[in-house]
Amino acid sequence: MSGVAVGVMLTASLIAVFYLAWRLAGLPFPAFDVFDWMTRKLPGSALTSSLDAIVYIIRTLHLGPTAETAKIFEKAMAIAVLLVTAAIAGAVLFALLRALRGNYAYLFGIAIGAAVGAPVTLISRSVSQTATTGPIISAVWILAAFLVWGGALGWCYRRLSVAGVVRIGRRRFLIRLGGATAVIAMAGAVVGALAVRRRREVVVGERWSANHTLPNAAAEVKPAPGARPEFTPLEQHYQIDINTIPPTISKDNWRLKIGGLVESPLAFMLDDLRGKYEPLHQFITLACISNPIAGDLIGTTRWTGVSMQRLLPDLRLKPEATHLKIRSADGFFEVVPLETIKADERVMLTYAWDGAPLLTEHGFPLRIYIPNLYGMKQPKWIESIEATDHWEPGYWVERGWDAQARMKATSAIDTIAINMMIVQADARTLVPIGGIAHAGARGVSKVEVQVDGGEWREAQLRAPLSGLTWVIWRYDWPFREGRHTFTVRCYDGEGAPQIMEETPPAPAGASGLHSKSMMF
Ligand SMILES: Nc1nc2c(c(=O)[nH]1)N[C@H]1C(S)=C(S)[C@@H](COP(=O)(O)O)O[C@H]1N2
Ligand SMILES: [Mo]
Repeated sequence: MSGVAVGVMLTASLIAVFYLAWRLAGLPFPAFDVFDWMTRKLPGSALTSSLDAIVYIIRTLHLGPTAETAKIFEKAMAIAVLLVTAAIAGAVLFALLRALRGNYAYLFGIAIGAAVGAPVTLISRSVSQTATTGPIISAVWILAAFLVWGGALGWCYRRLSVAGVVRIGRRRFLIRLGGATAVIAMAGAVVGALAVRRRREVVVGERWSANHTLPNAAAEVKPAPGARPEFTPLEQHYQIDINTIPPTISKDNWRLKIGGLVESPLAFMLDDLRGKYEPLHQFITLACISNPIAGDLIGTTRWTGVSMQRLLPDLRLKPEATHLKIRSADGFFEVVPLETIKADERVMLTYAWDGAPLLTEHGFPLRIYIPNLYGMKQPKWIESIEATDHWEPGYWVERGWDAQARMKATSAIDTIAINMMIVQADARTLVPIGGIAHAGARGVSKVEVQVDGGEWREAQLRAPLSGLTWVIWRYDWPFREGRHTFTVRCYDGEGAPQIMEETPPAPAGASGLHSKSMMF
């Protein structure tokens, strides 16, 4: 029992020290590396259902923005995993030492430190997401920290079991140890959190949207008060990564490597892509396939990059090339058929969002855009493109998600603006109701609202930012007292209605109608 207690306390201190060293010196934070490694090894179905569960909990309990809150959950789980593993190791050590009557406590302590530390070092090295230090320094650091941790376990065992001349009581020792642990953990957490990490974030004033009006600013139909912003501020844009911490890439060391079925391998610098090709600007709505009906895993901004069609001739592909395999710094990958690129000039290697270099979490320095597909098909942090002669499933397709991942038409009620009633000349009052409708690159042709299961009535559509974004809809409802339920549905640009049958996000994106009830 005391093995577990001591194990937990010492491990908490170890994690705090790791955290501090990570924030201050860029040394690896093994808790996140190990967790990311585990999620790679886990079967896709387990990953999906645990993510679904987290998203469900967040939304049911209204815990906050889905993507951000899910990340906090993930981080807590990552730390818990390391804590539990190391606590078990502590218990095993104490049981062993008890059997050995306390002999060789240090030796076995250090041995268990090595036994836990060595695999953690290797795993952290293979994932190497959190460290900015070199591989040798990182490895020495993790291993040394675990050896000290193991030695400390052995020392604690001796203090607890071997009678000494000035021995303090077991209970007092544990309390002191607990106190010391709490101080170290708190200090680590506070100092680590305060440590300013170098961030290349963009000043708000440098963004395109800070100095420009949106192309549809003059559109007749105005959003209903309280609807989500039509142009998503960068810090509000959802973020979904396979990693606990997004990869930090330095512009100077980065190259876009082109290989495989090409006449000769190439490497582009970021400035090559920005300078040598005419930039393409597109207003785009990106959505995650995990987005539940009316969820917040969807956002709209202005993307800038190079059309893949323009770049293609310069890649000098061999005639047998049919696909491009795109690989990212975090191990994510996706395969794009050349046909898709040749058929659609909007497929774009993107280097800016809202007129500024991509933020780290959104894929700096380079990500791709492929119209009509969910985010799971669109790698961020691109490092290389390999020309191949065959299709392969991408990262999430390998894990059971839909191979097409075509965006489904979807609509949501964002607001029932009861406190913004409009009183008309004939004294009738209208309540503005509104939200978004989205159908990938197909656009939205019609939105309808139903009240209390009655007739479907057509809503007004605001001219969208582009054919690739969501459409803001609005329905000014003639007010009646009582409890009412509103439901929304949309039709895509080709006239196809959104799927009304309710299905969960896995494996091909959520379908179903969004309803909201309110007492007036
Ligand atoms: N390299 C890489 N690219 C990635 C991902 C990732 O985890 N790694 N996640 C994908 C998923 S599932 C989505 S929904 C979008 C999210 O982009 P955002 O975080 O910028 O909103 O990125 C996609 N591209
Ligand atoms: Mo996603």
